[in-house]
Amino acid sequence: MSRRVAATEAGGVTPRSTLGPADRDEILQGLRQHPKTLSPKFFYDERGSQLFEEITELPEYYLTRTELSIMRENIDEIVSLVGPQASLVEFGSGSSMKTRILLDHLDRLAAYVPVDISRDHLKASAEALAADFPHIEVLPLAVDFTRPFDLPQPRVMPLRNVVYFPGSTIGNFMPSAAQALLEVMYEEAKEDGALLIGVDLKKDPPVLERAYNDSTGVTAEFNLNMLRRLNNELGADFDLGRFRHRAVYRESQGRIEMHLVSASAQTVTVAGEQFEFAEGESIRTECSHKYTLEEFAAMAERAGFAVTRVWMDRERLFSVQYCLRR
Ligand code: SAH
Ligand code: AVI
Repeated sequence: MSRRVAATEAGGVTPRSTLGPADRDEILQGLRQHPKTLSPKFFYDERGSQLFEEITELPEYYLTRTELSIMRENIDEIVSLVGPQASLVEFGSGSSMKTRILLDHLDRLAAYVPVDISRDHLKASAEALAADFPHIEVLPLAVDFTRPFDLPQPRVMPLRNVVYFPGSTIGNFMPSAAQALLEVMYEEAKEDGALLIGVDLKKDPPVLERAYNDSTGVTAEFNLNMLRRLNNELGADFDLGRFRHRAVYRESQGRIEMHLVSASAQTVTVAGEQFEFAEGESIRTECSHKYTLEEFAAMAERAGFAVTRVWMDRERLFSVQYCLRR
C-alpha cells in the first residue's frame, strides 16, 4: 500500500469478512417482509463492484457518460465554487472515476476521503489514486455510510469540507432515507461547507427501462450476484437458475425497481432460516428514484441545503448540482 493511503480508526482498509452480524440481521429482516426486500448496498462485493463498472460502459446506461461529460464541460466553474484547500469527502466512491476530474483540477486539495462499503475495491481504487496524485493525501474509509462513522483528520487543515455524491446513488434511497442521508452530509460539510451531487432526472420511461434491462444481460448478472454473495457469505442455497432479473419503471413513485423473480415455487435457506417463494414472487433488490429539479431542491432544502447551481446535459437527462448549507 502506498504511504499516503492510511488505515483509519473507523474501520480503515483491512482484510476481513465483508458481511457482519448487523448485515446478516438486516438481510434476514428484509426476507421476512412481504414483499421481500434486500438493500442494494449488498450488491457490492468485489464481483458486484466489477459488474457495476461494466454497467457504466453499457450503451443503454446513459447515466455515467452523461455525468462525466457534464463534469468535464463545467469543471472551471466547479473549481471556482469549491475554492482552494478544500477537503473532498466522497460517499459511495466506487472506482473514483469521476473524481479524477476533480483531483486533476481542484486548487491545492487538503485531502480526499473516499467512503465506500466495498472494502477491497475501495482499497485498490485508493492505492491507484495515491500513486497518480502523490501530492494529495488520500484517506479511504471502508464503512457503511448509513451507519454512524467518524471521518479521518487530514494532515493539512482544510478551508472547507465539500461532500461529493455522484452517480445518482442518492436515488437508491427511499425519499425519507435520502433526506436523512443528506442531513448526515449537511453535518459532515460543517460550517461553510458544500455538497456536489449527481442526480438522475425523470424522463421517458422506455429510456429508463432500457438502462436497467441492457441487451447483453450485465444488469441481470449484477442483480443475481446478490444471491451468489448470500450463498458465499451467509451459507444460503439460492439456485441462481431459478430467479429472473426484472426492472420496471413505477411512474407513480418515479422510480425504477429491480426485482429477482422466483421462476417456480421453492424454499431457500439463508443463515439457517427457511424462506418460501411462490412462483412469480420476487425480492425487490433496488429502487432507483428519478427526480425533477423541483423535487430534488425541495428535499435538499428540508435537509438544510440550498441548491445554488445546476448543470445539465443538452437533453436534460442528468444533473450535477451544487448545494450550500443555508
Ligand atoms: N460513485 C461511483 C459509484 C456508484 S455505485 C459512480 O458514480 O460511478 C454506488 C457505490 O456506492 C458503490 O461503490 C457501493 O459500494 C457504494 N455504496 C452503496 N451503498 C453504500 C453504503 N451504504 N455505504 C457505503 N458505500 C455504499
Ligand atoms: C449506483 N446506482 C446509482 C445505480 C443506479 O442506477 O441506480 C446502480 C445500478 N443498478 C442497476 N444499474 C445500475
